[in-house]
Amino acid sequence: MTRVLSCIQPTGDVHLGNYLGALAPWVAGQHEHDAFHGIVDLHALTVAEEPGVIGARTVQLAAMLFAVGLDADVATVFVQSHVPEHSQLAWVMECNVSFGELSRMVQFKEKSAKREFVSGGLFTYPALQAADILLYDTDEVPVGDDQRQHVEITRDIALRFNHRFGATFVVPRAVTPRAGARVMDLQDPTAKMSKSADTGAGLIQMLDDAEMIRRKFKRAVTDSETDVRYDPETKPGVSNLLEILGAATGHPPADLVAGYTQYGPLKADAGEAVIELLTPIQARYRDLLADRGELTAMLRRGAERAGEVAAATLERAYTAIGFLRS
Ligand code: ATP
Ligand code: LTN
Repeated sequence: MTRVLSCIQPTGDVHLGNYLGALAPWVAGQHEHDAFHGIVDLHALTVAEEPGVIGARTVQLAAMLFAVGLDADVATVFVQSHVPEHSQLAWVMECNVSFGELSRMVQFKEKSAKREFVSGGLFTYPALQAADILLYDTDEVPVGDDQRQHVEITRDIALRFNHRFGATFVVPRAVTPRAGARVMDLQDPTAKMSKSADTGAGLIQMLDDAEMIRRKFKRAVTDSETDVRYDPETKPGVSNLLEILGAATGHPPADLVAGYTQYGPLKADAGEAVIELLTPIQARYRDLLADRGELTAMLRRGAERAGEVAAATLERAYTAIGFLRS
C-alpha cells in the first residue's frame, strides 16, 4: 500500500474550510492507503505562544481529528514531539541542506518579513519537515501549492543523502490532495475561508453552535441579482453556498440549483445542512475530550506505531553515516 503522510500544525481552531477541504478527504482516504497523520507541535513552536498553549491546542486538534472520523485503528495519528526521532533526524537533514537552499524558501521569506524575532527554527523549518517525511518512508505527500517547495527540498535532501551515504531514504512525491471542497468566506466569497480573516462573521468554526451557524448563513453575502446559478466566477457568494450545501449533503453543487428560486431558502438550507453535519462531530469531540485518558491512550498507540517506523529509519541513517553504534 502506498504510504501517505499528511501533517497539520496545532496553531488555531479548526474551521469548516479545513474540514471540508482537508480533513474530510483524509478520513475518506484512510482506507485506501497506509495513512500517517502527524500533529506537528514542534513546527508550531515557530509561532510565539504562552507556555501550555501548544499542548492545549494539540489535544483539541487530536480530539477533532478523531471526531471527524479518523480511526486510530486504521490510520496512524501521532503527535510529532512524542516521536523523538523527528528532532534527531532533523539535525541530519540540516547538515545535508545548504544555507542557500533554505534561504530560497518562499514561506521563510514571507514569514520572516512579518516578524521582529526571526528564530533559527523558522529558517530550518523545512529540514524538520524533511525529517517528518523521510522518517516514514513516505511515498506521497498531499500538499497545496504553498508546501510544494518544501517537498521539493525534501526530495533534494533525500537524493543528496542517498548519493553521499548510500540508498537510505525513499524519495517522496508531492501529490495534489484528493479534491475536497474549497470553502470561501461567507462575508467575502472571493477569499477562502481562513482563520486569519479579519471578520469572524464569514468564518464557520467547527464548534460554533446552531444559532451562531444559522446567523452567519443568514447574513452571508450574495449579490444583487436574484437567480440561483452555480458560477463561481460571476456569482461567488451563491456558488459558495451551493458548494457548502453540496459538500455537507454529498451532492455536486450544480445539481442543487434546480431546487432554488431565491437566495433566502438556499442560505437557510446550507445553514441547516452544516448544523446537521457538525452536531454529531461536536458531540463526539466533547466525549473525546471528556475522556482524556482514552484520548491520550489513542495518541500513545499512534506514537508507538509511528515510532517503530521512525526508529528503524533513523538507525538506517545513522548506520549509513557511519556513526559509532554500540
Ligand atoms: P490560514 O489562515 O493561515 O490560511 P487556514 O486555517 O485557513 O490558515 P491552513 O492551516 O493553512 O488553513 O490549512 C490547513 C488545511 O486546510 C490545508 O490542507 C488547507 O488546504 C485546508 N484549507 C484551509 N482553508 C480552506 C478552505 N477555505 N477551503 C478548503 N480547504 C481549506
Ligand atoms: N509545513 C506544513 C506542515 C507540515 C507538513 C509536514 C506537511 C509539517 N511537516 C510533513 C506535510 C508533511 C504546513 O504548514 N502546512
